[in-house]
Amino acid sequence: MIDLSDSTRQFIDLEEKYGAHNYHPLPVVLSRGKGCYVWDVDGKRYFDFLSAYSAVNQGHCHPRIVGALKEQAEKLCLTSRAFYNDTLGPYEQFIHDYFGYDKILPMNSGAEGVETALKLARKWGYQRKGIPEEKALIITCEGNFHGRTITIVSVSTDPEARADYGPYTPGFEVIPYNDPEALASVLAEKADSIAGFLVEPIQGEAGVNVPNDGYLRTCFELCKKHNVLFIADEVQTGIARTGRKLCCDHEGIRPDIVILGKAISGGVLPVSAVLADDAIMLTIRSGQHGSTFGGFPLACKVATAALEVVEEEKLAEKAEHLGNFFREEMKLFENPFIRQIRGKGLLNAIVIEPYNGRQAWDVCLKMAENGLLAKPTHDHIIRFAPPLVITQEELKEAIDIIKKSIKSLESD
Ligand code: IF1
Repeated sequence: MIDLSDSTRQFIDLEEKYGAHNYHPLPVVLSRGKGCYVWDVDGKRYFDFLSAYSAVNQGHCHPRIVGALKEQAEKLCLTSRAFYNDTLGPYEQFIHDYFGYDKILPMNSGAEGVETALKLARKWGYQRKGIPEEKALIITCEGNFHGRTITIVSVSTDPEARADYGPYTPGFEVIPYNDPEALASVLAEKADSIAGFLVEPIQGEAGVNVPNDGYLRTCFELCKKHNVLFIADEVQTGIARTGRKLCCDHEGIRPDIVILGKAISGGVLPVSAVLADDAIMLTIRSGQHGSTFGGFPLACKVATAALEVVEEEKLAEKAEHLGNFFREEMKLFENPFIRQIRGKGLLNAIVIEPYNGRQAWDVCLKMAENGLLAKPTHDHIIRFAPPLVITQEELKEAIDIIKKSIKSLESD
């Protein structure tokens, strides 16, 4: 066990004693963040290579975003949707202009965004497609991660996420990911009952599982052919992370429903959004869906600033360029640990081959010791996702830390 400072140990003990044990964090206690860096309670600086799972694409405490939060917080924080206010309409118009969909339904967490998309798909299925009541099906993929509500974990293929949460929500079928044939056959058999196909353009939690080129486009065309909604969960892959405004842009497809979260607020507030055109969005009428904080004034101002930063600082272009640089550099790095490097833009992962009695967790502990934070997913995969504001110089320094850490474990 690495030796922890008294201060670090003190904070960890508090969480152990008074908090639910629903996480197993790396033993680092953070107290400050700026750009691509975070500092722990002892003042040690780290590169943040997780970005809160791609929520902090614009960098920690971006002055433009924090400024928007502070300014609005002095004026009006929350009205609920019982009344209008002077921030929501302008925000909705901004999102319309930014993403090109007729309307937005604003929510808070990514899971709420996914649940909202599922409700929209079912409503559309019954009201527009004519699926018999209570018979709508939604197709999802093995290896998915869409959040932690009971309906969403009902479709999870990860026992850890799903076990002992039954009875599970009906009306879903799970098919293999990155297998257009699997979608084609379930559509051929059951299209008349299928309202939507929910898919992550890249499966983040599954370990940055990048599908074959053309997979998304083929699935999109199959959905069009069978009058099934193509629903893209861009909570993690959206907002410039993979080198485009939305990951689906790489394949030139326009999903029927887009779900956004995380970096839409730059990691400052929980903000999510569901985008769709009127034919879908207007199936939900007044009183049929909502949330206390959904689209509240702070979220409107923070998300507007966060998205302006993405455009003004050209973060998608940066992610594309620096992501290629990262993968090229890591592919040149000869060592017995790295079995595979994969990703798109600055959403990358390495698959670790356990070696010398060491595995991904040990690599992450060693990188933390050397000043870089990343975390394994599914035992042997380490995700690398720094804030998109990282410079090439900083990225080079971070890559050196990764290499040095892995090298040191070869003989340790
Ligand atoms: C945790 C995972 C990542 C998401 C996609 C919806 C949501 C997420 C594609 C729900 C959230 C977060 C949840 C967070 C860790 C992180 C995560 F490891 F859990 F799976 F990123 F891969 N769609 N992902 O990735 O959004 O409700 O959390 O706002 O649960 O620890 P949320």
